[in-house]
Amino acid sequence: VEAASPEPEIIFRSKLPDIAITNTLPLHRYCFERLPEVADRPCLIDGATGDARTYAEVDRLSRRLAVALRREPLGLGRGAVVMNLMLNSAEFVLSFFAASRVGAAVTTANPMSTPHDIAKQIAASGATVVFTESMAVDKLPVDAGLKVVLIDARRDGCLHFWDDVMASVPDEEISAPAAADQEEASESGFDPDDVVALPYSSGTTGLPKGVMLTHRSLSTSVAQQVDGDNPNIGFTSDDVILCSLPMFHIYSLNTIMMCGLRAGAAIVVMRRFDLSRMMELVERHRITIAPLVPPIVVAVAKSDQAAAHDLSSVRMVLSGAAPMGKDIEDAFMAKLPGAVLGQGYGMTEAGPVLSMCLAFAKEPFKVKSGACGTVVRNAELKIVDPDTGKSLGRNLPGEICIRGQQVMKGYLNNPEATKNCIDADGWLHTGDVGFVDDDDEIFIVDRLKEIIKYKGLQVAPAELEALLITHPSIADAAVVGKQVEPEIGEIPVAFVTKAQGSELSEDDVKQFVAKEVIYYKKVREVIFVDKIPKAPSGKILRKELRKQLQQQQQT
Ligand code: 4UV
Repeated sequence: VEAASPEPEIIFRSKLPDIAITNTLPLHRYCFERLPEVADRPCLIDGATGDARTYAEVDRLSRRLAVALRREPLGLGRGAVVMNLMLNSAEFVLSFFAASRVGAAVTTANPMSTPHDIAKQIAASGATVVFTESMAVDKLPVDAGLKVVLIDARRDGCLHFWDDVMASVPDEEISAPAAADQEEASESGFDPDDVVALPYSSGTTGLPKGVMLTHRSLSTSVAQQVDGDNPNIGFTSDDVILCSLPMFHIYSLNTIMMCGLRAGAAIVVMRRFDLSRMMELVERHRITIAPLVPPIVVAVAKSDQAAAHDLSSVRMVLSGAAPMGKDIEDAFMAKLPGAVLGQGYGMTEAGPVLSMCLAFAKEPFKVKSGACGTVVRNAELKIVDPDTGKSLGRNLPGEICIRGQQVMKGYLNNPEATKNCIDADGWLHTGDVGFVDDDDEIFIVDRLKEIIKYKGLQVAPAELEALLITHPSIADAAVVGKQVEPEIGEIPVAFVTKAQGSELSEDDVKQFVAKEVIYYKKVREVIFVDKIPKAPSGKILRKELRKQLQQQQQT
């Protein structure tokens, strides 16, 4: 009997044709490739002060900083790791690209993180230099031999970003752009598969892991979004892009910072999101592009301040990082009828963008409300039946998988987790459940993976479970997400089995966790159970717990 030939896979592609992508350049060169054209155009605008720096200035500052990074006392070179532990700022952008210039990688973290989480990420990533600000500096481990660069204050034992580091490089030691690029490439022995960004993500399971994004993967992702005669997102050098989402998260880092720079647009940097400040800035700077997350879209839709501001300059509103239903989209559009609202779908490990709304294209397509875009160009997407592993056709929900050069190189020092995420054929398994409709639009309907998204930010159940079971009165625990109002999305709910004889209360549990974690990881609800449902392998049966939550919500 002849072996049955394997069935051909059903693969979905963009409606936009593939383009030639140069993804062998260092990322800083890719992002600043249009420098000669846009040198005198505004690049970074400080939302608080209104101060603007041109492309030429930002480029030169990053070259100055790269010289300082290479020298003592910082002494960074190819393969080194720098941590950016700060809210949005020009300094964030400068340290990111200076690190890229010297062949180092930047690991990003929320400055509101706990000392414990910061120390863990520093140790795991091997960061030796930290760029940070006053609000976070006291949380750094003291015995780790770190060199700390402080952007907003002077302090013993730290270098000041401007006064010590930048000022240490005399003008004549900064070479011209072209020469600097040559020197940098030869000095550091650059390879496009070197890691340049190292964000942390828990992926489909377990604890946060370092996601190795290379020069090649990130320039591919940027190209997929903003390159070509008909770019998927039609950013231009006339655009003014709002940056209110945190650059330490991949959405802002990639789609706002990298894509915005590649396009030669002006980026208005808000230190952190604030609804009324955001509306003021839109009006003041005539912002044209607003990348948001669903909780902010909802806030705008519900706010009565929108009417008090002239928001008519906005032509494109992007939402991503969490699900947004049709009703929210429709309510928002009523407030900003002149703009196109659409979604992007990303996952840190995927480089990050898997799909993007085609209504953002230079020559736009008609799209449906509630869809999260069409797979980006130069990539392949398939929908897989989680039980059989077979690829599915249109309108059938299954696990979304993606393949292309934008995908991560792997998890840092974790080949096992890498193998579980990217299979032998190069397909990255997202843990998201969705389908592709007759018009190539993707709809996400469920999630197979554990991860909880509180306002678009990742909460890893494994982390909370590990913490909960350290409590002497807790025998066992499991954490799952519960859908709540769209301003938040999901909250972490803990199922807890008490130790024998314990009189632990819901409040005790909440407070215990709250003391140890960043605000968005707090356990918001506790349900006491006799036993946590588990498979024979010991794996928590999260599906059952989620079902229990749904039943509880219905009654
Ligand atoms: O790893 P992560 O925190 O990554 C992100 C990235 C989102 C981006 C990035 C660039 C964009 O241009 C953009 O529009 C969005 O969120 O979390 C990944 C998980 O978040 C959920 C999904 O479960 C991912 O696996 N998620 C992300 N985007 C969407 C979403 C979406 N549009 N709809 C539903 N879920």
